Amino acid sequence: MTPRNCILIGAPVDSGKRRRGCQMGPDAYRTAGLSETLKELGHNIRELGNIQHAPLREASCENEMVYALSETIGWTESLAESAAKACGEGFPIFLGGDHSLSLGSVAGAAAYAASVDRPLFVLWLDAHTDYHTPLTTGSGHLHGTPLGYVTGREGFEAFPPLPAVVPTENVCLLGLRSVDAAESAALQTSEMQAHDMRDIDENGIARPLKAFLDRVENANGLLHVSLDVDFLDPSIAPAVGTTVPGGATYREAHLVMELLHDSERVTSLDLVELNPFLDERGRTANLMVELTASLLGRRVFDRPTRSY
Ligand code: B3U
Ligand code: MN
Ligand code: MN
Repeated sequence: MTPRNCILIGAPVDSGKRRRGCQMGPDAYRTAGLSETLKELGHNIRELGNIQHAPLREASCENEMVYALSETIGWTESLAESAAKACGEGFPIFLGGDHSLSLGSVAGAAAYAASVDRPLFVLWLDAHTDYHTPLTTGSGHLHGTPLGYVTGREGFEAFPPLPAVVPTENVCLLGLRSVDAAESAALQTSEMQAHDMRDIDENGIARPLKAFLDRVENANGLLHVSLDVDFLDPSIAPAVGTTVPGGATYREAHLVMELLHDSERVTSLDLVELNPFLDERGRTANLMVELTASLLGRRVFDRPTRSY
């Protein structure tokens, strides 16, 4: 296995929704041994510690429901800059933080891809589509908007101008089971490949993923993966503010990660929405670390044998 130059970037973003706790995410991943686990697999690890949001500016939005706009704009600025830089130096792993961190991480990855003249593809592993705009969100929670932003939807005027738009046909969503009406309508007119749990139940999770990975391969694309904790079933991953029943199983999730590893296409990764305040003895943080290890080449036969 080729060792990767992993760059761990802590992003304690907690402005994307009202329920607090994701700010503790980066430390939970450290406590769960992310860095050590990846080192054991033979990868090089650089730790950047936690980054901060850019200085806050006054910002406003027609939709009065929108929560913590200035803070999320500040995070988008600093994350886009870190992501573009880190993509040029290695394999960035963003330790979130809520999903609003992806407004910045994906924008930065897209800027980097454009600078090397390659297309960026995005795999969204989530119960939700996160395809709102500040104008369409009913909750006002900007963690529900990153795909709207990076695909260039209207309504993000207060945010940093996008350096490069991600075409909707380059986006694949897996795990959907909670989609708002406004998002669903917008999705119909987009080219995104959206796979809900019914689709996965009928066809399996490998088939749509392999078809997407073939497209990335044929286009010689870069691939950003955004893993929301709520992609996983709450029975195995309780530490998330927006649990939705019927999520990916342990086996489906590991299979996704193994297929991603085998594709050798993944160039950046977000680990988002972990709320350690809601965890049970660290089991969700541990599972997210295990899944990251699968994505970075851990195989069943590499695991220590357990005696019972
Ligand atoms: N679509 C809903 C719910 C939601 C989106 N992302 C999360 N929850 N985590 C909203 O608030 O926009
Ligand atoms: Mn999400
Ligand atoms: Mn979600």
